[in-house]
Amino acid sequence: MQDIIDAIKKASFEIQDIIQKGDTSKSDNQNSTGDTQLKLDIQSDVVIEKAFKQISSVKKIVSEEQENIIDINEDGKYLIAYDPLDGSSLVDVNLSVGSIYGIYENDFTGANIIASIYVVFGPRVEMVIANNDGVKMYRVLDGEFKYIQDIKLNEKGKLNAPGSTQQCWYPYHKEMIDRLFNEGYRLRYSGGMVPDLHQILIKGGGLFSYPGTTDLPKGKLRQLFEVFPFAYTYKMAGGQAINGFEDVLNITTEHIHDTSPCFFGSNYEINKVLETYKNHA
Ligand code: FBP
Repeated sequence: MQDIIDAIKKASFEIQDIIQKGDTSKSDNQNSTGDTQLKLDIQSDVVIEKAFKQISSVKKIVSEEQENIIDINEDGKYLIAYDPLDGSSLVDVNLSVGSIYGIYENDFTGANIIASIYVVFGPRVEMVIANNDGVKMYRVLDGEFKYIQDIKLNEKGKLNAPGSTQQCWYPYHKEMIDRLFNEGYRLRYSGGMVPDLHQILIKGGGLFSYPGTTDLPKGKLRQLFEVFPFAYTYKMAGGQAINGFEDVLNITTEHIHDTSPCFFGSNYEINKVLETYKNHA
């Protein structure tokens, strides 16, 4: 596993360079879910694929930016699904973005995720590794990733990050979000999943939600590349991640680019979601 972490560190320095010097314009290509790819997305994807192809313990990889799974080493142990540069459209407006990695064994399903890593490219570059040793944060200092702290969620937080198109929210979802604000929660939503979820982790709790809506009943965020890696991180930090009804790591993935409604948070807030959604299965 250390060889994978080292490869991600090396790739992250290259991606940081691409972010700072790269062309933020659109490419002529579309990814498998019909999104027009930014040149940054493609460049970051190339860097990561090249890095993982050097590692003997990697069996298969799949990128959010590509249609299919790529076989690497038949005798490899790990399967890696990654979002090379999540929220890439925010680079143009100089907001934080990130890379997300889910590490699986045997199969690309929520139940088979064994570690998760994300890197935040913001005023500082930070990496958070979650595995059965807990959740640890590292920061680039003097050109290398240095250990900073362990991350643990409190039972209850203060931050609320409500994603998706509010006009298309189901009324019971809107009421639940309004109730949290009436309880004094602060709005913290940048439109970048990585910095938004990172903030709630570092600040000790709250709720990030990207629900199913009238226009997108299955939500927008991708199970293998975005939802499962953060679900694993939140669980290892003492919080929860659900699809509104159950632990999102227990849902069935039919296609590698499947999406899912998702809620990440500390226990108090997630129990509020379960209470609200239980009558709307
Ligand atoms: P990409 O993977 O295409 O970057 O989309 C993901 C994302 O940008 C997340 O980072 C973010 O949480 C969400 O979409 C924002 O969506 P919206 O603008 O609908 O709230």
